[in-house]
Amino acid sequence: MHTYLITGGAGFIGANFVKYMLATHADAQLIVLDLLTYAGNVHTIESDIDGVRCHFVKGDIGDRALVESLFEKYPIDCVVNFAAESHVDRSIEDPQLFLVTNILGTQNLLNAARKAWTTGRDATGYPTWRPGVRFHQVSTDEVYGSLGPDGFFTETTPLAPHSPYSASKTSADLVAMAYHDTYRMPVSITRCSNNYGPYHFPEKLIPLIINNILEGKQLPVYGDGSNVRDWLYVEDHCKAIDAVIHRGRAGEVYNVGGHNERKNIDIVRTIIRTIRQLMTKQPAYRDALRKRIAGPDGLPTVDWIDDSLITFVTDRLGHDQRYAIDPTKISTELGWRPETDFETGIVKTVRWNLEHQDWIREVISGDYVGYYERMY
Ligand code: NAD
Ligand code: TDX
Repeated sequence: MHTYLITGGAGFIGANFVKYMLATHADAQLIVLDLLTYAGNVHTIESDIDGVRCHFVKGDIGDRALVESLFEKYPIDCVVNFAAESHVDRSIEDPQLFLVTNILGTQNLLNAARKAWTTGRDATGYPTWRPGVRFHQVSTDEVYGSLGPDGFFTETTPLAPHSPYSASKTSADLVAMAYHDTYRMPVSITRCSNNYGPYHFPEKLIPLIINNILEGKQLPVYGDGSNVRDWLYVEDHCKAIDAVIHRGRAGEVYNVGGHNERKNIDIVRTIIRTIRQLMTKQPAYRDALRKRIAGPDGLPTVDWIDDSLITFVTDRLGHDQRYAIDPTKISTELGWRPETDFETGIVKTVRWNLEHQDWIREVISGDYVGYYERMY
């Protein structure tokens, strides 16, 4: 039995990881620690929390007493730290919380793990470690800054973050590696490109565009829409983390990405086309439309779902132009490869959104309303 502390497990990627681990590792016990900020939703993992293989604790990764008590209560041998403030636009609006959660929160977890996992000191003064332990930091390609039209981020690309969000994630990576270099703590890091898939909070580009279409709202594209992101289906990210925590080397960084670069404007056009096609083929999907214009057959029409919904809005401050990951290291060393191509993944994602309107309605109530009004 392995016991994993999964922080941020009620958020987008963390929740997908909880479900993936329960489905694929019969010997896994999960302790999910999540503060349930605006981005966390316990209902996402409610059916997974059984009090036996999966426990849920509401709390802050920065709360020293709480985190230490979890290490005392459970035989945690692996920490996977997803918990973070994750949205670049919010970090531009109000940076401080990003530094507190992403840097100090990570350091608090590292320290509690160090306390729980060290068994003594060797002859040279370095701590000795309980066998088989691992602290894994979930990081991002944004730590490398922005690319021009050519080239890829490798693990040796210099760190050059631009936004308060990416600066905080970079700092957390450096602190995590400092624990490896100073104490020889078994730490690993994955730096992944943009994820998409189920349970993605609709402040991020792909779910925001889907939700706005359903509401009949304009589709805001920052700047001229030429910025490029490298999109990966979330389950492929979960598989990459699984490979690194179990087979990856401590003290190493692994880049994760699927060579799937797209301009933002092309992503938006693809979503428009996909929704229209799905609703044309399967009219039952039109139930998800909140903008309803009855057609001659009595069903809501989809004629208005086209590129005229796109509106170019003021660009994001310091907007990184292009991200693109070189995943050679994780592919050659650990045999990881993305399994879901974008054409399949985007249809699955759109379908998931159309079929989970209760989940969407729940997360866009409350905080989201004020945020959307401030932003757009
Ligand atoms: P998310 O915003 O959907 O989820 C973050 C979760 O962390 C939420 O459940 C939230 O309640 C929780 N949380 C926030 N502050 C906390 C605190 N102080 N203590 C405990 N829990 C707290 O984020 P996501 O998109 O799932 O990203 C997860 C991780 O993956 C982040 O570290 C992010 O930097 C990284 N990442 C994300 C992407 C992406 O495309 N979304 C890509 C690469 C890396
Ligand atoms: O309304 C929008 N219009 C728009 O043009 C939004 C929300 C975004 N965009 C653009 C900005 C980016 O170029 O789309 C692109 C993607 O934006 P986001 O979905 O906000 O993602 P990004 O800023 O690329 O960061 C994401 O990937 C890396 C995650 O939010 C991070 O947590 C992760 O580290």
